[in-house]
Amino acid sequence: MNNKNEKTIYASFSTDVIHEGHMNIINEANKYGRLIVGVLSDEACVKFDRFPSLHVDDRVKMFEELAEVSEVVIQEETSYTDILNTIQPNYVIHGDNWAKGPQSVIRQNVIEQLKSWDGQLIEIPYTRSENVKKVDDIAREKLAMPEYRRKRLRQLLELRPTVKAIEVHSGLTGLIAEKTVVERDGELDQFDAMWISSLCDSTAKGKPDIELVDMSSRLDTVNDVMEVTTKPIILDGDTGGLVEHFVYNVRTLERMGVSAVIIEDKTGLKKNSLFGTEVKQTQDSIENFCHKISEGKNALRTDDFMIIARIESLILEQGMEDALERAYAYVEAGADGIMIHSRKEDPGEIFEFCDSFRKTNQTTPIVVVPTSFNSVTEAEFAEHGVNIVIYANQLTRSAFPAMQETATKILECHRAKEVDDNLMSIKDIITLID
Ligand code: SPV
Ligand code: MG
Repeated sequence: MNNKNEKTIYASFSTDVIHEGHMNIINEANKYGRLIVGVLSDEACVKFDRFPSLHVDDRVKMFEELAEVSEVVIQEETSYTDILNTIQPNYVIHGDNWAKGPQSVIRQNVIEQLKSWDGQLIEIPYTRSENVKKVDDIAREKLAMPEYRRKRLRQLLELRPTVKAIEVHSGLTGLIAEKTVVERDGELDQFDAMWISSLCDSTAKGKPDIELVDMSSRLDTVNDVMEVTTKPIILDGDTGGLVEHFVYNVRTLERMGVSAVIIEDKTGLKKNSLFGTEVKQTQDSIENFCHKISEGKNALRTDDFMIIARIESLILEQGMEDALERAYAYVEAGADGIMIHSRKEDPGEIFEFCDSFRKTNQTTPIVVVPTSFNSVTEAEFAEHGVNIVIYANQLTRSAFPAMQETATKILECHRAKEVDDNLMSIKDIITLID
């Protein structure tokens, strides 16, 4: 047992609060050797689990204060590969809750890697106590509070090369945005934010996307989503309506904890942009739209909330010059971000806009909605200076054909047996919501 103290054991944590479950791991680890704790970087936390409510430096301090921990390092990635290569510990210790789901690949990679220096993975039963659940619930609920949630989009813009938002229009789709985690190349990832699309919010209500669903109803959707999620919300604010209404609405959204509203520079009866010039759509004047932006900004009470100006010049075939002129004017009027839209499959005009805009403006976030130009990857967008990518309608568009097919099959077969293989199991649906 003499050389026990020479042995090292590594444990990685993403937590903001140390509870009995973590102490269990720490105490067990001490039986094997000198404990090195890896604290996940803020960006890795976002990809792995959820936004940390403590900065990484504070989480490092929290572990440094424990007598049972001999060293604390920062684990930059959700994958253990780099940190384990550096430390080459004799053991890695983890709760046994990572054998299933996206984390199982991370676990497998750890086991494989440890073999190269005869290391070993120690797994202990995950602590499922009332207290652990309570601590976890409190942390989650805190993240959902307006003052924490609202500023999170700005925080993510600092942390992430590309902030990825997915469309949601209900509590259920909110849960999908909140909980979907994937593993790819040994790294975990998830969506950063949610987009409450006017198209999908209207479609879910069986209504056209013409600002017919009024703000009270849109706010009900926001509320439904907020009840069950913690991620930041970007609301599709259509044209923003009358300036006199917009100034009230931004304050309501800010108070609720929404992070951003995107308003488009159209006026009159709004139609969905993807119709392009097939339907009559009128672009607002630069002057009017700048006035709307600056009045909205003046009405805000925090620096957290973002008003993002959406430019429809390419949709309405008004040319690149017009789009750029508007972008500079809207930023000057106080816009916290610019969304540039296009309905071309070829991303050429989007890239041209971003590259030109970035020549004179390197800081204002650029937002894109790649529904038509969907072959472009997030990394390619980032190369052109894009900061936020919104997948604006894909959940609705995937659910609709699935539901339609099920309805058709039941009608054809006069029973539901034939559709059952394509359905979520009853056990899964009744246990979906905790
Ligand atoms: C929406 O999702 O409602 C949008 C984006 O505004 S688009 O449908 O492309 O106009
Ligand atoms: Mg819309």
